[in-house]
Amino acid sequence: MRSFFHVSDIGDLGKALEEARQVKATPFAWKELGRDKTIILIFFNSSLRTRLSSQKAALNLGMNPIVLNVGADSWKLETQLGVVMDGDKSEHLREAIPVIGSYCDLIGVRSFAGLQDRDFDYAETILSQFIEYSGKPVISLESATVHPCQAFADLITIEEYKTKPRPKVVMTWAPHPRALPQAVPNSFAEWMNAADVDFVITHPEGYELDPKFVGDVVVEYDQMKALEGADFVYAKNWSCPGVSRPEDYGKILNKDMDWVVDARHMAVTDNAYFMHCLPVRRNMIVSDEVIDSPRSIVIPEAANRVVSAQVVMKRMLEDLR
Ligand code: AN0
Ligand code: CP
Repeated sequence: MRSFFHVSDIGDLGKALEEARQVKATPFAWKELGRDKTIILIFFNSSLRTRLSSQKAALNLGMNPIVLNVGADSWKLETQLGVVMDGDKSEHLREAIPVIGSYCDLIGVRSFAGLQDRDFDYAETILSQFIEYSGKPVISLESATVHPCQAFADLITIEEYKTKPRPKVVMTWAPHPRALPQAVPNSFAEWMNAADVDFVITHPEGYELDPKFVGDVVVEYDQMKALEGADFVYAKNWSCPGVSRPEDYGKILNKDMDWVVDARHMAVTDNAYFMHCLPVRRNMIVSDEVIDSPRSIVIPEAANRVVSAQVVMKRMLEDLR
């Protein structure tokens, strides 16, 4: 595997899930694979789970992880091409990336959407430069439009908890005080479309996700109707993807608190499990009652981030041999 961006990069999902089961059961069985290998994990943005689970996955494989926090530990990096660098950025990605590539075997990059310029974000301008100029396999640790390590962990979790061969999985938008990227819902939709689940999306009008990720999944604008009979409720906020109105890209269009997932919403489901990628704002996205209930699986979901990262790194290391 040369890069990990899309569900297609992991190949057969059944095989990937079987490998995830093996990795979870015997996490230290591939210690030799990573011996004398280094992964550099680059963070342009904050993280708790991705930062820790990626390091843990690398350590489980016998690899040496090195973390770089751009701007805090390093120079601030310019990401736009063709600009006069007379601002606060001391170094350009064009030099920084090949330097980083020369120090390691694998690279992971967290670089959120700027939410200012849809074309810049949706072209994955920063991650594409890492792929082009590093010469090393690159993992998206949430880039402008995707968060594949999260979606893979979500699928592993659904596989573990499902009690029906084809569960109903509902992804619902929920309000948030700040404008958030679309990476998590984009990837979740992409992975659910590839998985054997009955997938439904619900959000207020104007929040339509890019068809590149949602395909032909029908959006049910009535949240309560969408949630009826659900086996899994996956809550997430995202800002306007700007699909039909590019001028609204990255904007907050709605803060309707009726969309906060609470007991009233869960009551119409089939005793669904509640999921969220975390970090979550309590009583904005989900009520205390729901996230504290026995049906909330947000902690095992987060724990599976080690498993998904380890499968991806393991495959990349195997391909280096
Ligand atoms: C980020 C997002 O919504 O993309 C990261 C989630 C994993 N969330 C926040 O910035 C709160
Ligand atoms: N879910 C997730 O990626 O969390 P962090 O932003 O804390 O890494």
